[in-house]
Amino acid sequence: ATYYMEPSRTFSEFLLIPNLTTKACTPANVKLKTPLVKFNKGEEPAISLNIPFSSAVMQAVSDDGMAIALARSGGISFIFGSQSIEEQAQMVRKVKGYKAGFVVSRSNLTPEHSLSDVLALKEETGHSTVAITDDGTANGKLLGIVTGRDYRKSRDSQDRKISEFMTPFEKLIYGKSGITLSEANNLIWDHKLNCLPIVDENGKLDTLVFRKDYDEHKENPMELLDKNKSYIVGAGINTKDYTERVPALVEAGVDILVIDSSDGYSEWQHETVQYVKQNFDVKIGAGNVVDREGFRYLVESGADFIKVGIGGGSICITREQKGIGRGQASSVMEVVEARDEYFRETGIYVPICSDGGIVHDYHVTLALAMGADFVMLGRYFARFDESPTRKLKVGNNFVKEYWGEGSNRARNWQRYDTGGKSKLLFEEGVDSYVPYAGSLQENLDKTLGKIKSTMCNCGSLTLDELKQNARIALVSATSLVEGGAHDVILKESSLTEEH
Ligand code: MZP
Repeated sequence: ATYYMEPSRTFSEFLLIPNLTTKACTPANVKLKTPLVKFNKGEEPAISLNIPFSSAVMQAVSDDGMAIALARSGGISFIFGSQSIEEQAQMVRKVKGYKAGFVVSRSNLTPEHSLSDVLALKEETGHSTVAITDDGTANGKLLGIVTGRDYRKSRDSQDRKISEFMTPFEKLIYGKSGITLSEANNLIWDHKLNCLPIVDENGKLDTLVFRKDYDEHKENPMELLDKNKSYIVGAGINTKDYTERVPALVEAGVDILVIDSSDGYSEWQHETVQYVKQNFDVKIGAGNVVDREGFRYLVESGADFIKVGIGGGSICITREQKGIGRGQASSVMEVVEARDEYFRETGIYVPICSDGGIVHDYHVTLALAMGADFVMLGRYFARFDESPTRKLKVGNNFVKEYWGEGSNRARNWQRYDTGGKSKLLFEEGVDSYVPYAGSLQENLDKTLGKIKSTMCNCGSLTLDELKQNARIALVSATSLVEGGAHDVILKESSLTEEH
């Protein structure tokens, strides 16, 4: 055997040491754009993300609703593959069919309809904001909008009429067609709106524009209005039925695939990547690996990005069941080193995704500072309205269900298969609850705010600068205690929210 005598480390064992913060280094100036797929030195990646977040390839996390919400915020979801090929392709179609910045009442929602109709529309389309018109069509007169905030307030009585809880037209900040982008942007931020209805001269709804749309079109605002742009979406595949699943997903319009496996250092993955590269013009990520050898093997097979992490997921019991895995920070650090070495040798930059084990927001910043290009999260997103699972009341608290792909509930045997019988022989994941946390956008805004603020502490305006400049210290077990509130009696109101 080969021994690794250095203990493997996880994110909680590290802290960032601040660098000089210049006056120009403010959160508003921080950019979180990051590559999603490999690219040659000096060139731009074919796909990049505006924020370094992806949602996990899991039944309890990434369906079409989550995919639209996260893409709208600048990230990407990988729709779970542990379902039939047709169902998965249908979810991809729903995301691609959705037009960014254009949400109108297209299922006859008038003020006389009820909250349950709004929820049904949300379920069907993934839209958290819907427009209410007098006749329920796009050509009707705009009477108001219902946002996530409006319906959350009323969620307990699903029979309530829309007229009772919608934000009426008179209260909307609206712009006439031809409004400039900066005017719209100011309105959105000043009034904390998620979206801005644009109406024509007669007060008829033209389109709804979301914050992300403004961000993407700052340079040329006119491109934004009447535009038919769809959101980016990924999908998980396995190494068993890929010759049927991949063509269906490509036909549905998927932007990128990822092979979803708990251990990706295998000939099965090599063959799958090769098949996709030889037959389709679609990007594909592979994994999961935790070391240099695994990274090289999958990159040389042709993968466009590499996913890192074994056994660190919140619902994962792989390490207990099989004794394989590695601390997430150690895995990321070694694979990043291998990625940089590969870049020096070939001039090809291969993005790395740190998958699983993010507990605190600062863990994301650490993963990025250590060189990951983006993170993948399951538990984090499972807590939000947009995740596909049930919201329940347990005791006095609202919770959402969250289960692992290796649990008996998901029965995703393909993810754990090492050849042999086509079934899950033993569980590698658990079925659990996570605290309900509200809407994706509100929570993500807070997390992004923390990341940007920390980047300013570290004197970095971009993720590249963070990777270059970050100074990261290993902390002792005793100094971890010093990091929380200690030696005081906490008042209940100051107990920090744990997620
Ligand atoms: P987390 O964000 O909940 O900590 O981890 C999510 C990650 O755990 C997923 O992206 C996936 O890699 C991994 N996962 C999913 N199911 C299982 C399991 O049942 C698992 N063991 O480990």
